[in-house]
Amino acid sequence: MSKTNSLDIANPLQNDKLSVNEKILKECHNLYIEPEKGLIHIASQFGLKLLAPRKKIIILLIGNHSAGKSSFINWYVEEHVQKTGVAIETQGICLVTSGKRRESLMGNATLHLYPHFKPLQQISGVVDFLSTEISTSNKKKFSLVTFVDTPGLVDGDMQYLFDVNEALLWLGSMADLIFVFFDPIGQALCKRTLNLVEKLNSTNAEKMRFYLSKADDAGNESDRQRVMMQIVQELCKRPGLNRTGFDMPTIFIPELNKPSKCTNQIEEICRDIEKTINRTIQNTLNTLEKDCNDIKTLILQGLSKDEADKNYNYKTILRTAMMGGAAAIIPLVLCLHLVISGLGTDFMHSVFGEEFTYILHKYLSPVRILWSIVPASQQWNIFLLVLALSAVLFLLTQSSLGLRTTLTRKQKHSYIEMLDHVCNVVVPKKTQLYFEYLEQSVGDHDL
Ligand SMILES: Nc1nc2c(ncn2[C@@H]2O[C@H](COP(=O)(O)OP(=O)(O)O)[C@@H](O)[C@H]2O)c(=O)[nH]1
Ligand SMILES: [Mg+2]
Repeated sequence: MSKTNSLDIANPLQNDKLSVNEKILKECHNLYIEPEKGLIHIASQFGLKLLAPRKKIIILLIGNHSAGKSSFINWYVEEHVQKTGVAIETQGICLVTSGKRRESLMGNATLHLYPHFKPLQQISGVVDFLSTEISTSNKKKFSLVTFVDTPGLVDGDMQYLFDVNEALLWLGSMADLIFVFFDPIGQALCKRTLNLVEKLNSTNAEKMRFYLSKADDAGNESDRQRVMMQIVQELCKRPGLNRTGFDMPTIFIPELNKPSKCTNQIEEICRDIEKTINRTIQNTLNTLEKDCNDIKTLILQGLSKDEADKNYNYKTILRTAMMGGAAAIIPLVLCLHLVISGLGTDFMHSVFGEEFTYILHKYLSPVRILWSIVPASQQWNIFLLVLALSAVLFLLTQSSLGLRTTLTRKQKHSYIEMLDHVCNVVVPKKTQLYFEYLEQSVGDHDL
């Protein structure tokens, strides 16, 4: 079982309590992070950098101060996790997530628990104003959601204790959904909010959702329409926000409801969250399939390159041996001829017999003829020259050997094991998880 530092990876016994979707995301995550056979570890050996999929979607809430962000989280979680009120309550960034027991964590513990948020460390001061509230609630789809509650944005001299804009832009880039709450009586149109919304929209338009919050506080229907028109007009003035058909559902917290005829579209948010969760699960499974294919290709490429390199080395060694042999044979034959002529025919007959001497004589005749052309005074020089040329040729063949590094038996074995794990464990697991996911919505006969 993989070792992780997240609170919500509980022991296997807890698996029974997880919903199918939670189980799928958790198992996908584990397939990546296992220490030896995890996809991240395998891919890194082939220079491929993979990221573990998240086990929850991240929803960033932004809006002016007192727009009802914290109240919305409390309503969704069905627990009073976040402080609410007209005073500026949320000064920092607070993650609200589910876990095994109620707990509040400070910045460093938060980063330890959620390594995905580590890049926040680069924004000076944020970590000191970062916290996490862990709730045991499993209401609605909370077990698959992490909310990011943020400080209310206000204009004027308000001094923020860290670079709020930079932090919110970064959080927006990594969030799956960005909820912008416009409060009809507060500073809905404060410049700070509008600037930020415009910037976020330029890179994350598909994640952005705009809501007229606290709609029950906005007076009667025509007041509400007027407020909405004002907000939409203001938004449309921004070049980065001018989209056709601004959709801005009106929402309010039912429990805080003063008698009001206003339609509450808060349930739409819940459906949107659910849809995003489903999309995330499908994306996670599709990415898992793609990552498996990429890894498979890389391992197979590695193995066939190794095969080609081994072949190349074999041919090179053979060619070098032949060239080396040829380089050595010329001086050897010449030496042999010189030794035999030096010893004389009589001596050869008495030691090796007439027949063998005759054969040697016959085969050495080309050398003898060539050697006879060399003038006697030059014979020593030519002999040394032949020796030197052969030595040079021999060295040349050896130095140009350039053998390629190939896999050791152990390495090759580990490649094959990794390939086997990806093809016979991870891919079937992905198919099974896909099946379980679809089984929730499609009848057995369609699968
Ligand atoms: N009438 C009404 N009041 C709300 C609603 N949501 C929040 N409030 C109140 O607005 C105030 C500010 O809410 P809060 O959630 O702290 O806003 P935040 O600053 O955006 O987190 C609190 O007093 C809430 O009780 C709502 O939907 N309707
Ligand atoms: Mg708040």
